[in-house]
Amino acid sequence: MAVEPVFIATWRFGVPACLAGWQKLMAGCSALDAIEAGANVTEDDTSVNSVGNGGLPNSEGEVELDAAIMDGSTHAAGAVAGLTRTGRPISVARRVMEVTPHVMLVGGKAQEFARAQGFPDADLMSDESRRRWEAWQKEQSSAAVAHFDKTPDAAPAMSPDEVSTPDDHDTIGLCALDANGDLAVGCTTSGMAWKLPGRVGDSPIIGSGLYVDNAIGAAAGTGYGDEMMKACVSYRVVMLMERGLSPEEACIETLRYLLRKRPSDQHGYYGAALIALRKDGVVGAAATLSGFGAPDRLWQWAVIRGTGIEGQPASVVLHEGIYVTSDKIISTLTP
Ligand code: SD4
Repeated sequence: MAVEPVFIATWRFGVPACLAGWQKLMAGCSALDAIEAGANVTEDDTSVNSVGNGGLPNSEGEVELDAAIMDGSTHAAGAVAGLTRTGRPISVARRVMEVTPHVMLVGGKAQEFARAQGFPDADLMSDESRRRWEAWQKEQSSAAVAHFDKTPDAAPAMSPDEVSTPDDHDTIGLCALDANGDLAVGCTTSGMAWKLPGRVGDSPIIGSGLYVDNAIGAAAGTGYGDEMMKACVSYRVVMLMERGLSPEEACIETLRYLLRKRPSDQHGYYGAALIALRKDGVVGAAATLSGFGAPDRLWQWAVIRGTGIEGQPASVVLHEGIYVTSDKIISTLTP
């Protein structure tokens, strides 16, 4: 019997990505194809200034994109980091997986590879990201202050509207289960706004930003990559699912582990969120904050499932809710 396809993605902007991925799944495509198609929608959307085209740049005003993709059916993976001229890094990551014997290419050589593979060069800065970078630059004296974590009492150097908006970061992580029962996962980002040039976060790192084991499940993350990558969070979520935890429990326990190993700073603050999709289609998610430092940016994640046949309408459901500290679950609004 065919499996009911499922597609999940991080954040509110995961909704159109879910729809695109689900259309692929309904057309009989693989989970891998669905992940790439879903990710491309967000990468192409210049109004999302934390992923792909229109992403916010590094401290020197250059957009550097990171992405990775992993295929559960083959346990193959591909990744790129620091792409500056190609707006669909997940597609380049897939190409690395499919046409090279390697997993990850970085920087200028990754860009050369993309070009050689026929990806057109593009200016990745949108007018908006340039405006935001120029505004940030005026107020910053050094690249070392370039972090998105502005707590309410940490007195941002500029007005929050100008510099620390809800969009300074936010990666799209995506997990898919296709009708064959195969899983795939992807993660694509422009990383943290105003990062030091050359900085690579968790998103393109297998086991950190994403992981899949076709026999167990898939997981992906978003948030403060410099902390998350020290705990190999996506691998841990899948490992905990293997031990019998539900996807939601696995996300919660992984974030607690992260917070034990890397406690929040003196402001008690940093954002990390995880989504997970188990082999049987059960989904779950959790975050360390209800929204990453901005009241209008709730932690949300999008889910679509269904066969699309027998008159079953499939629509994307946007979930919000569960977030944790090292010792308590703040909310238990689960799907
Ligand atoms: C990074 N994890 O580069 C990404 C950024 C992100 O929500 O996901 N922000 O660290």
